[in-house]
Amino acid sequence: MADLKLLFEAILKGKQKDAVEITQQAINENIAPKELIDNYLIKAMEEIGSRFEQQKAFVPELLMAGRAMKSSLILLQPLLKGGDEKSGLGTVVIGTVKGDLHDIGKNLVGSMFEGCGFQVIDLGVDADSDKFISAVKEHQPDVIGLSALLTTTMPYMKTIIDALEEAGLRQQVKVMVGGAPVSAGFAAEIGADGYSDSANSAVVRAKELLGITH
Ligand code: B1M
Repeated sequence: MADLKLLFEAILKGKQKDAVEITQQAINENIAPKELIDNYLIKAMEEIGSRFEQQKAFVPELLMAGRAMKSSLILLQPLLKGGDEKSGLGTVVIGTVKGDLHDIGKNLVGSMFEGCGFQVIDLGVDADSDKFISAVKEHQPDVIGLSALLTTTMPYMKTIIDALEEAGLRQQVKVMVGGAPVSAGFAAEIGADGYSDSANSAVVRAKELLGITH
């Protein structure tokens, strides 16, 4: 049986190969992807983050842990998609805002949207307002999802909302924001329509905003 404590350890220590092997073993044993993500992948990232804060870990360790987590996530993503698939709920344009390179949480949120039947256009990291404006014009999304992990990049979320206003596009799209330092209060302050603190609740909130009841 897969020893999931070793999955936590593998991600924490940035051992990509071990993380992949244990994740695959857990998948073979039908352990729910959500359990793996919530209780081991995210927990390991929280732990490395707290060590970083206490200067017990440094950027290379963050990077290696991030890489290990991503590799596990890649294996789990197709299974999330298979979850409770419904088609055509709407289109979501998602991205990590300008100046910010953190994409693990954003990828998770995107996967969850896809898994629940939304079409997802991922603008990647370091996405500026022009990129979002062009994507809104091209894809006519129902929701824009902005992710930020740094207190220094959070304000750029407002820059994007202001740019949507200026382009006359704000009324046609719901804007959702999230990421560890973002709060409901901040979301309200910058004029976002919705906020959530996790990938699951992001989908629930988006459905509420769009009046989707199933
Ligand atoms: Co960075 N980093 N990092 N980092 N890093 C944090 C964010 C930090 C909190 C670490 C710390 O000090 N404890 C700190 C920010 C401090 C602050 O701003 N207050 C920090 C720092 C300082 C930095 C650098 C400046 C370090 C340096 O170079 N000196 C640098 C900045 C680079 C840049 O972006 N310009 C940097 C770099 C990096 C790496 C590249 C090494 C790596 C990123 C790898 C990658 O993403 N590809 C990294 C990592 C891994 C982290 C930590 C450890 C983990 C982040 C993560 O992936 N968490 C992080 C510490 C921490 O958060 N504990 C840290 C797991 C992920 C699943 O959670 O992203 O919160 P999260 O997403 C959640 C929710 O927030 C929510 O759902 C997700 C799933 O549940 N959510 C949304 C996210 N987006 C959403 C959008 C929504 C809704 C919900 O709607 C659209």
